[in-house]
Amino acid sequence: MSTGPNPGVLPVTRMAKIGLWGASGSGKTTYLASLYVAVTQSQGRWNIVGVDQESVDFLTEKTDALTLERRFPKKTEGIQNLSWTVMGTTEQTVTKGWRKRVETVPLHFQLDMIDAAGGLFKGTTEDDTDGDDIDIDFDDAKNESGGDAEQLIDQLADCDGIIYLYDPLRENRNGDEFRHFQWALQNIVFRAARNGTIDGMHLPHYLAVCITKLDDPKVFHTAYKRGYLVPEPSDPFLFPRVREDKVEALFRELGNLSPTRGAVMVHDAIRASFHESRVRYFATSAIGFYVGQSATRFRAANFQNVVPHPNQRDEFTIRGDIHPINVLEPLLWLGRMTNR
Ligand SMILES: Nc1nc2c(ncn2[C@@H]2O[C@H](COP(=O)(O)OP(=O)(O)O)[C@@H](O)[C@H]2O)c(=O)[nH]1
Ligand SMILES: [Mg+2]
Repeated sequence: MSTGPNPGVLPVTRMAKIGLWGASGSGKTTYLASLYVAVTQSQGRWNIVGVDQESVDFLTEKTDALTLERRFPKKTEGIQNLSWTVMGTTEQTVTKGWRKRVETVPLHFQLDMIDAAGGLFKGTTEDDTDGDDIDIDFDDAKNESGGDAEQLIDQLADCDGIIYLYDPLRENRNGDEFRHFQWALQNIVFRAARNGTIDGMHLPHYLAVCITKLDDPKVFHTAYKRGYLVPEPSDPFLFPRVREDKVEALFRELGNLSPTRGAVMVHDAIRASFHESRVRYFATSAIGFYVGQSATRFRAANFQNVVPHPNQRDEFTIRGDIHPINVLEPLLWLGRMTNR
């Protein structure tokens, strides 16, 4: 964690640390797998490289699964500590004496993730065995899984920026998103208070909240019916995006549609613990929308890129090429904000 704003003193290439966080099934592994595609679609402006062999292999294997094999990455097993460097440039106003000018400066930052199976953070009383639900009790998790949960929290608390993935659909099914969020948040606040990095009543971190799976019909139609979707003019296929000023409202409204209202509680907890100016909401899709091979643009009548597996029940496959939506953007926003 950097020690507060330090404009003009830190070198521009100081590596900010960004952590990835989200409940099991929220789409973390798929998000990372699509990141490489998002980077290559940035037309040479950005690049990403693993800091060790495990992270290099992770990215190549998962990217192949999504693009060549057109399947989702397998469920995460055990615990993996992964780390990449994202490299590119950004524009920055430089003051020399009384003169100001805009310069292109390198922007490098580190993206860290603990990719852990949901079951690792389970408490002791659960009777389901599918490893998908998270029932977290910090003390249990610490005792049962050799401090993996503690490691996750330490790592998040130590970051400058956090990407938090929230899946509104999973929340509808299980209603445990708030528990997962609340558990981690309480523990991060506890560490920050102990280390004296709480600023007033807020955490020092920047937070990018990402609604995942925008391409799913339920999420897509909720945004569509409310008039929140606009075509992105710079996009060759004119894929829709959620209007920037409406993403936070969509987050809350998706919460109101769920019986457990998890997103509403998560939203309230974010407002209580983070500076308003340090939080931004994004509506993302790792897979993106479908476009037929001969089609030249997005069609609302035929957009689904995730289809049921022909042979395996409850499995899904990817129909066409993937077009990640707002996958790189949260990362770059955090990279810029934490680079000041
Ligand atoms: N429609 C859609 N489904 C997704 C997307 N990303 C992930 N999923 C689904 O969510 C499941 C869980 O994703 P995964 O990345 O394994 O979640 P993790 O446990 O947080 O790593 C996948 O198997 C997919 O079925 C997306 O962008 N769109
Ligand atoms: Mg995973």
